[in-house]
Amino acid sequence: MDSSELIIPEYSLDRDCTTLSRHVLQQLNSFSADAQDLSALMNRIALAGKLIARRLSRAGLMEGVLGFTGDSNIQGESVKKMDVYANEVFISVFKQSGLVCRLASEEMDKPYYIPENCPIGRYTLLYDPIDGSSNVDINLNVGSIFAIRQQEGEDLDGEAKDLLQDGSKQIAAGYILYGPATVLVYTMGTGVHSFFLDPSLGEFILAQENIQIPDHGSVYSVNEGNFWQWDDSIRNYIRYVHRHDGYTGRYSGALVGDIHRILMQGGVFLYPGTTDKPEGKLRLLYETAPLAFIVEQAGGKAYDGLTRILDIVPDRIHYRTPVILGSKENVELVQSFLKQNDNTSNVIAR
Ligand code: AHM
Ligand code: MG
Repeated sequence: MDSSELIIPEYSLDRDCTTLSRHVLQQLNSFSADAQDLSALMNRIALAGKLIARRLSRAGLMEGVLGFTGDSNIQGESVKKMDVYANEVFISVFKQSGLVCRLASEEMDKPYYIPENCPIGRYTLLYDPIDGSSNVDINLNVGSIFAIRQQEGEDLDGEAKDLLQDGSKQIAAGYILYGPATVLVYTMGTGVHSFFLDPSLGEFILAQENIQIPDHGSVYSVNEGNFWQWDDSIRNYIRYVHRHDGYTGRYSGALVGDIHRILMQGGVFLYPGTTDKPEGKLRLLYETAPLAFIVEQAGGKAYDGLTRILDIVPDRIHYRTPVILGSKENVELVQSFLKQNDNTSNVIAR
């Protein structure tokens, strides 16, 4: 056997061995207890992703998995059975992990405490278990979004007030996209990295390191059904893209897929405030702040209008914010319309 025959198998074997937990340790460049904890934490998030992906892949063949529960969540939105399942998956994988003391999610009014973890588990997981759940019953892509923050102080009143801080407090953030393949994308502040779930190994394997969003992309992603509820500045931006060559609309109703497209190919995602909901629809702590961390780490921009998403300090866990995020030039173009208009209140009002 000559040496060239050895190179290809060695390369692919090395890549196949770059699992998520190994990658986290490489990024932190350490085997300290903190690094081991973060690696274990990401591994648990990956386990949640695998369980949810497995359930989604069989949902259409099982009884009682799809459809609504008949209940509403704290946001007043109808809850789907998959929302409940996925929320419980995250709780379940972190029980007795010793890693996470509190979990805060879109589906729970208040943070969920795991008291047995609290003496040592100084981390909090914030997550949206199934984002884009209107897609779930028709077998279209959905996602999970997550962020990890360190608990600050003792939280003696059990109100988790230390979570009400800006996005710079995120230690790690990312999403899992359940599409034709299951993809996990994360950042710990050292670039953005993607992993594909290899079903034959049951592991997330490194696909791409240090992903960079193109400075400009052709995609604008927004629910244009809200056009007449927007501020003039946003309407003027949409009129602009309608009248200029080189723009294409793409909107799936599931944020994770729409953002993933923009991360890979460039463009802009918008969910502005409306007359009904001046603060927009999306929640800061477990939707827009984690995605803003990803987008900025990939060289893009994320604003609520004219304020950086990562600078916003919420006054409650389920705080909502308008959002404009994606390629640098596309976001700046939207902002040029906001600046032209004296009345930006619908976009930035909360
Ligand atoms: P959800 O977390 O309840 O599913 O809501 C979030 C989703 C986003 O994924 C998506 O971008 C948006 O809601 C779609 O909302 P709309 O139907 O108003 O366009
Ligand atoms: Mg959501």
